[in-house]
Amino acid sequence: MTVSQLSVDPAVALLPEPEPHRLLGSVPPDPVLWPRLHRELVRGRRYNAQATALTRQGRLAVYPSSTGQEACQVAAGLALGPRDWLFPSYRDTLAAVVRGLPPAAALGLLRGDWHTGYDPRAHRVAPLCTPLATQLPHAVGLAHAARLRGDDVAVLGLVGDGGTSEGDFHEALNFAAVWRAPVVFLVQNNGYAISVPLAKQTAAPTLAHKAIGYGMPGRLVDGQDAPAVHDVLTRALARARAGEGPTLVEAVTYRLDAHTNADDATRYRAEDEVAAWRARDPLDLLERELRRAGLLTDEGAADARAEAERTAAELREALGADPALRPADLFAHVYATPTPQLAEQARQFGEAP
Ligand SMILES: Cc1ncc(C[n+]2csc(CCOP(=O)(O)OP(=O)(O)O)c2C)c(N)n1
Ligand SMILES: [Mg+2]
Repeated sequence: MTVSQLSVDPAVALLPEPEPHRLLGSVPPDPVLWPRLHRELVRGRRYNAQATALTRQGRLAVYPSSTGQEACQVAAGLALGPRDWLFPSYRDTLAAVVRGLPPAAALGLLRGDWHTGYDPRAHRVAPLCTPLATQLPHAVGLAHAARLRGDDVAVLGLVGDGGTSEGDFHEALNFAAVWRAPVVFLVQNNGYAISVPLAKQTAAPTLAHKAIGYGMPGRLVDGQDAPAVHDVLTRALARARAGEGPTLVEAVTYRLDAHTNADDATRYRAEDEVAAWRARDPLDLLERELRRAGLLTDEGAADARAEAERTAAELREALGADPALRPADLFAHVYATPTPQLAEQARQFGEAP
């Protein structure tokens, strides 16, 4: 063995394709999967609008909308098998809901609950993660542990373009590749990390190119093309399950809304840029294709909207109810033995520490 010897199979192409992978308009529609993707896109769009409205009513502390990115969200949720795990960031509530989380449960953290609002083990969805990229080493750890135990599990970790500059991203990808962990990393490159555009984030040709240095394949996909994202993720997850190691997928997409309800995006991006991406709305693109193929009628579209309204009503009802708060929870699970200051504060609340 020489120092220059690589452990990567030379037959595996690591370089991302020069153009993002696309399926819409280039292959015949799948009559089962594509309408399913469409229904979830309609529901996802409505979910984002409803959650944002709930922040204005003070029912939700903050909401990072994924409007414009729903193709990535929906494809991520549907590509996973029942035994697989999802490791989402704060923007990935839709992926978690599509995976099967009750719509209101996915908002627990964003409402300000001290716990995540759901049982991660029951749904195989890790808590939504706010510290950037820290979900990725956790995803790799779970994937590696599953492999050591002989469990047939693949893991999907979601991260943003800004998150790829974090140390945790590097550590996760390095460990994943060295261990050949059954994990897939999906970077939703939505062009911005709050107000920081991609050009100030990285000098890499694409974010998918980052895979090469770790010794895993990098795949580039059109993030507005739901069938294409689903296709790339399904293949990468199958590859992971087959013991062939991790994949880094970059989906090129756009956040049509502001970073959160607390952000004013007009301060850092131009109207015409937003308009150009609106013209590539993932929901419109898929809807047009389905109608052209005769796979979506006005009645079918109305059904999808009605289903989305039911989800929105469920959210309003669940978040409209005042939560039963216990002030003592503020002091629980902090220290095994409370500090004198915390004990004093708990007494002031009328709570035994
Ligand atoms: C470790 C860490 N540093 C900084 C922040 C503050 N922060 C929250 S969101 C964000 C931008 C992240 O951008 P990106 O990864 O592209 O994800 P997006 O919000 O676009 O989905 C930053 C810097 C944080 N949450 N965690
Ligand atoms: Mg971003």
